[in-house]
This record gives sequence, C-alpha cells and structure tokens, in this order.
Amino acid sequence: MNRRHFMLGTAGLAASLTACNADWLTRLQKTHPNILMLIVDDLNDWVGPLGGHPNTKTPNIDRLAEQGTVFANAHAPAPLCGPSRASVMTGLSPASTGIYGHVRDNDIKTANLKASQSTFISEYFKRHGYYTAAVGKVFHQGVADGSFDDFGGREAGFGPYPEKRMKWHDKRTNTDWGAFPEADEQMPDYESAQWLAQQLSTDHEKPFFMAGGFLRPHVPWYVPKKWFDMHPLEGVTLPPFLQNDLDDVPDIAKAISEHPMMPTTEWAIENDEWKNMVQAYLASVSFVDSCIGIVLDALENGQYADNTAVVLWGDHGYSLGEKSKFAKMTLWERATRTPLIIKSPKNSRTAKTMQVTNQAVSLLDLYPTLVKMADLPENPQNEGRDISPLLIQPNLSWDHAPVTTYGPNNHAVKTQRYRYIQYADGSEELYDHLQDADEWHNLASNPAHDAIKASLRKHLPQQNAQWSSVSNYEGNPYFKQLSEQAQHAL
Ligand SMILES: [Ca+2]
Ligand SMILES: [Ca+2]
Repeated sequence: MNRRHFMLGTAGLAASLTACNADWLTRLQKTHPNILMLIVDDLNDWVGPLGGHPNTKTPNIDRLAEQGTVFANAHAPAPLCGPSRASVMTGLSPASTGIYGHVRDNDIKTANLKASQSTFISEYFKRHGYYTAAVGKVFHQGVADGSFDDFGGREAGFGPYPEKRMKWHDKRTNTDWGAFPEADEQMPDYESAQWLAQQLSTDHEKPFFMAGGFLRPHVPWYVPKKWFDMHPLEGVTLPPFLQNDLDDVPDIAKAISEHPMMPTTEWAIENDEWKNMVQAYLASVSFVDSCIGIVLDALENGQYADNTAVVLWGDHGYSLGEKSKFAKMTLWERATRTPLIIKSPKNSRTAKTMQVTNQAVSLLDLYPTLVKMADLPENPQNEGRDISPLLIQPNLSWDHAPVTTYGPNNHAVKTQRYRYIQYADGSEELYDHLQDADEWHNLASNPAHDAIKASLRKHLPQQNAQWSSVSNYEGNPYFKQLSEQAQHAL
C-alpha cells in the first residue's frame, strides 16, 4: 500500500516554455475548464439535498448543491467499491469487463479483452493536455500505477483503529463504531483534504483533472467525539424497517446479499445498538462533509473558483438496517442510489440556486459527461451517456435507465418510477416507487405488471461477461463459489 507523501506536482512549478507551447497552453486554459472530482466511500442518500434521513447534517455538501445540479435519482454501476469504481474509471459496465467483485487497481485492465482496451478517465484527460492529480481512495485501493501525474497517497486500510474493537468483534469486516480518535487531524480524510487544498492553491500551467477519494462513511464508523455530539442519540430516527420484508424476494436475492460477518437488524435491535449505529454513520457523514468543506473553501478562495467544474459522488449506497442489512451489496434502492452533484463552471457565475433532476442516471455516465464538459473529443469506448444536457434542462425528456449489476447476469434497472431486478436464475423483483419508496412489496409475480416488466427488460445489458478471475468477493458464499469456478476454468 502506498505511504502518504506530500509532494506537489512538477506541473505546479514554473517551467521554461517555448513560445509555441505557451500559445498552446493559453488556448488550452481558456477553452477547457478544470475538473475537481470528489468521491465519498459508501455514502448513501443521507445528505441534505437528497433528504434520505431527517437527522443528517451536511452543510458543505448542501453548499455545493446550492451552486449546482443534484441528480436525485443517480445509481451505481455496481453496489460495491471495487467494481463501481472500476466501471466509472474505465467507462465500461461490469457486464462488459467481468469485474463483478473487488479488484486490485493494477489488475483492472487485465480483467478481459474489453477492459484491456480501455483508457482510464484520468489518462484520457492527460492525453488531451490536462495535468492530473489524485489523493486517497479513488480507485479501489488508491490509483492504478501511472493513471495520474501525481498521487498524494492513501493510508492503508480504514484507520486509525483503537487498540480494541468497541462494539463488533468479527475481524472479517471493518464494521465497528464509536468515538475515536481525539482529533480530525488524525484522520486520513483530513490529510487528503489538506493535500487537495494545497493543490488548489498552487499555480498550474495546464487545466487540471483532480480527484480526491474520501474513506468515511465507510466502516469502521470511527470519527472524533464532536461529530457524535452533533447527532444526540435521543434524537436519532431509525430507518424504515418491515418485519419479514425478505419473504417476497427470490432466494438468489438473499444468497448474493448474504454476509455472515455483518450485523443484522435483528441483532441491532436485540442488543440495543441500532440507534448507536445510525448515530455513528451520521457522525461519519458529517465528518467527511467537513473535509469536503476544506476542499471547497480552498477552491472558492483560490484562482480556480470560476473555471472549475466540481463533481461529487458516492460509489454506491448503504443500508442502515433496512431489509435486515447493515451493508451495501444488494440490488435494492438503498445500495444502488448514491449522491451525484455536478457544479458546472458556468453555474458559479449565475444565480446560486440549487436545481434538481429526477431523471435516472448512472455513475457510468460520468466519464462521457466530464469529457463533454471539458470540451474534449468523445471517447467512443464509453458505454455511459453524456448527462450534461440535464445540467441545462433538468426536466429534459429522458428514456435512459441506469443498470446496477452485482455478479454475472444479476441486474437492477431503475427509472423514475420503477425498479426492476432480474437475477441470473430468471427470478425477478419489481417495485413501484410511486406507491412504495421503501421497496417493501415485490410486484413481479402480478401479471398486471407484465407489460411494465417487458419494457424495463429492454434496458438489460445484451452481453454478460463471465466472471473475471482478477475480481473476487470471498466474504459471500455464493460469489465465492462462482469466483472459484472462474479460477478453475483458467
Ligand atoms: Ca464503497
Ligand atoms: Ca418485501
């Protein structure tokens, strides 16, 4: 794992340029905005502008939202860090690369033929004259070697860790919660924010593509006590929960989301921990929001305030007790829905009012969208679609439906109104968000919905790449078996 090193890029230093180069740079700077990408690990819709939880406090994300467009119906390509990030960075869906489970950053392009032909988004910007810099968890571990000009490093793991676990003792997961350490300055996310702030107050000759990957609210939910104090336990609201909610879902839905090392809601209720866990997640969200604030302050107070597009996204959602899960790794709304906020440089010079689009989009759309916003030529390999027209017309007619994939041939399709899930064994789920935002009532077996199901099925991927042996998820027995089969087939 990379040790953190605070090294600024050579691009920030004055360099001698030929007159020709200087002209080229001036043109580049004038015509191409900077891109600042902020990635938050395991951040569900518990942020102010998405209204996912009444107790959430995210003043800095709210501030960004007020200056940009909130995609209120944005979904991850996969409900897990590794495959979601691999998909965003390559612009290819999991169904194309076979990256369904965790993957080492440097293995992404060895996943299959299609993956080997891909260009990471940062490489694409670099190729078109941008300076690229990153810090923290941008890909799954940090960044793939050579994918950015400069990398500020990432602390190994999700620490710092206390000497002893506080609440949850299964060492196969980072899951645990409690007030720790003493100060924000001891947190890797704080250091990442400082690194980005420093980059944003440095002179750069070229336009930049910068990415910062923050670790919280990924488990463990350890943040300093002041963030817990911001969310007093007695005021904590529990998420919606229906007893026997899983009775109407197919067996395979339970198999792919089975993680014996994680707490269940029944455990949390029995041990009177549910409110503590929700409080700890809220505290972690407020902490990471403050780190984002450090970066936004540096941007707003610096020379790049007006010519920088900011995009903030979470890599997938997270259940805090809904459907008996404290986890991601399902094809339900809680795990697929994620914040996506885009502030275009233009917006910073116009009235500061938040606009919201409810059109369903995918994080897979980010690559072509940012390429378009930077006025670079399209990358024909991209499988997502340019969603920048929604920045101008948030209610634009939209026939696209994002797909979330978890394991080979298990897909969820989301539109404004419906979620349709089809699993590898042909079993299905259908939810009508107009009536049932919590996805409690699976309508798939009701023939009255056959026409709707047929129309949603049209969005399913045409191809399903076989499980690439570079990715695996051993914690889940069903996927462990699939992954082992893929290894044996080599
Ligand atoms: Ca994640
Ligand atoms: Ca149900």
